[in-house]
Amino acid sequence: MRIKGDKDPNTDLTKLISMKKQTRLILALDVTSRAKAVFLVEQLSTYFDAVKIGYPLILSAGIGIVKEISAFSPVITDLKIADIPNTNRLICEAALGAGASGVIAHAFPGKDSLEACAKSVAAHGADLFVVTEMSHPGAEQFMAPLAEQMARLALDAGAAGVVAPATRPERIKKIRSIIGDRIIISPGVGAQGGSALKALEAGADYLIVGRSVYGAEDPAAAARKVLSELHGE
Ligand code: O7M
Repeated sequence: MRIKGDKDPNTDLTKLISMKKQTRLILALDVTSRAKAVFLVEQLSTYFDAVKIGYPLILSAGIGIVKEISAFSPVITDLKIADIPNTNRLICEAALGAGASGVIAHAFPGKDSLEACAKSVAAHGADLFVVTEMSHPGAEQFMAPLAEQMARLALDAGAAGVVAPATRPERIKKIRSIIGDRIIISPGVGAQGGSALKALEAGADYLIVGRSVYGAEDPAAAARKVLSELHGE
């Protein structure tokens, strides 16, 4: 599927190990019930290239939920890993061993910590995504001033991509200028006020969408609405 402002697939050097690039949407499934999560993924997986799950669902339903959801879609575990290298490695091994195709880590603990994640992820043939600047207002306090350095660190560590905020498309543009053809996955669309189309036009490859889809009265219709926005309809 080609989307307005899309790169030409023949010249797009972006290569992800585990995720297709069709709808350009990643579902943030922050529900806290296993049954609800599975019910939602069953009806929504066709609208999304991957499902991102994190502490809310994994702590409520157990790590086995990764395998259950991966029967429908690639799963990115969003544990925002941020510890010493050995602990990072253990967390990555747990997530990847449970069936995750991608993991998300913070850059701020530094090079050695991030490299520990990169090594585990590479050994499993999975993808590493690194947080640069977060989407909420508080991110301007500590993260924004360091975001470009964190993007460079992600690049050096061999990450598949980075996380950059749809709430500040100009920051996506800046981070794109640093990371070249690596992937940008971008949260903050819908519930946090970001525009899906503006984030894509600024250089995001994938949009992470949560509450505005899974919290809608008709989640499938809400997913279709985001897709039509991307097509400028
Ligand atoms: O669409 P929402 O606001 O309901 O959900 C957004 C999801 O993206 C939710 O899972 C957040 O934890 C996550 N997220 C942000 O909202 N902002 C960030 O800066 C980073 C993330 C994220 O996914 O980091 C990896």
